[in-house]
Amino acid sequence: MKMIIRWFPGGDDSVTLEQIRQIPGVSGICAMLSDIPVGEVWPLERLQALRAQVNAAGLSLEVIESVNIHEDIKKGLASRDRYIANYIKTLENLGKVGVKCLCYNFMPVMDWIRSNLAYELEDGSYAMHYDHEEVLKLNPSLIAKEMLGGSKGYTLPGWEPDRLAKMSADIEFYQAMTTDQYWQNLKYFLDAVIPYAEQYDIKLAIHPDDPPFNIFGLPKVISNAENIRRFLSLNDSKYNGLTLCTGSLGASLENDIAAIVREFTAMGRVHFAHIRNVKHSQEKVFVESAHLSECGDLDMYQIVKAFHENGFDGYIRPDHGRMIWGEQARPGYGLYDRAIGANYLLGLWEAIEKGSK
Ligand code: DNO
Repeated sequence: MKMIIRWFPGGDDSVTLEQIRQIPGVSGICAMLSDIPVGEVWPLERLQALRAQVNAAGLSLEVIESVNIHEDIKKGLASRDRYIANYIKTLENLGKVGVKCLCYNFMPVMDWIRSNLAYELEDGSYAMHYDHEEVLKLNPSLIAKEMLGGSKGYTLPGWEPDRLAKMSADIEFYQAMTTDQYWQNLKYFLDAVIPYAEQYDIKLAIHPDDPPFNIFGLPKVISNAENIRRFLSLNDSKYNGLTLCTGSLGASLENDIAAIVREFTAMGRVHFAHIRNVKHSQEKVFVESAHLSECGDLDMYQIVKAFHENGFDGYIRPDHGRMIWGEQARPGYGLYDRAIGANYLLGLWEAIEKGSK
């Protein structure tokens, strides 16, 4: 297992590589080039420069999160082949700089969504909050305004301006599409890119839908164990795998997260794990709590044990942290709470490892 931290290059992060280097047990980062328009090739020189910068700080760059998928691929339009060809070229470039794992998602129109990016908790810290009724009250332009308005001037991954401009029309497009058609579009993409992922030795790791339940009638495909089985059977290659995000899947009370971890880790299909906790106040109302088991609904000990017992040898990162100690940072991606989260998870891992001998 390798513990990494998500970092945003190009001056788009309040956290520095030097700070990350000082978190015990963290060996690398995952990053993305957020200024490259979705669908375009990530230039080799940019990736080489990024790798050099990360390596110079004593950290590895083996994971990319994310190369986003152009909407035309998800829509199944004729133009998708051009974007898939670009994706393959990007994979080739990623392989050349030693990337081993690529996290991506196949969520239509918008990536993750929250109703409040800075919800005050009882202890005076701030966390991201989701209230389904609140979200349903918003129209697309209000959603974009809420999300970007709370981003403190940093880019928000998955909320690129060019994507937002077409949001209303895109939502209508998907509302008219069957979920089966959406699955077919996903399979088309996988069948095209997986042979190249194998060739360049990059494990593809799809991120679950966040939250994993229906919003605005948009298709949701990576939301529970049954859907994940269907996803993995679309293409049997080990290179067709998962980013197992406990907080995203844990937003649905119907998901047994430790059981999901056990099943898919045992199959060797989990390549990357985002481990965080969530605390529900109602079925579809939750806050992204601190990582510790007692702070949320998820039993982190059982979850980390399920990874360990099933021989997980991929990458783990702590996920969204709260804003604590007055930190000003991109929502979810400050330094302090993620550093605490990483070391809590490493502590659990060590105890389970030593206890198993
Ligand atoms: C949010 C993240 C997501 C994730 C993508 C993966 O903070 O968890 O944006 O990176 O869904 O493609």
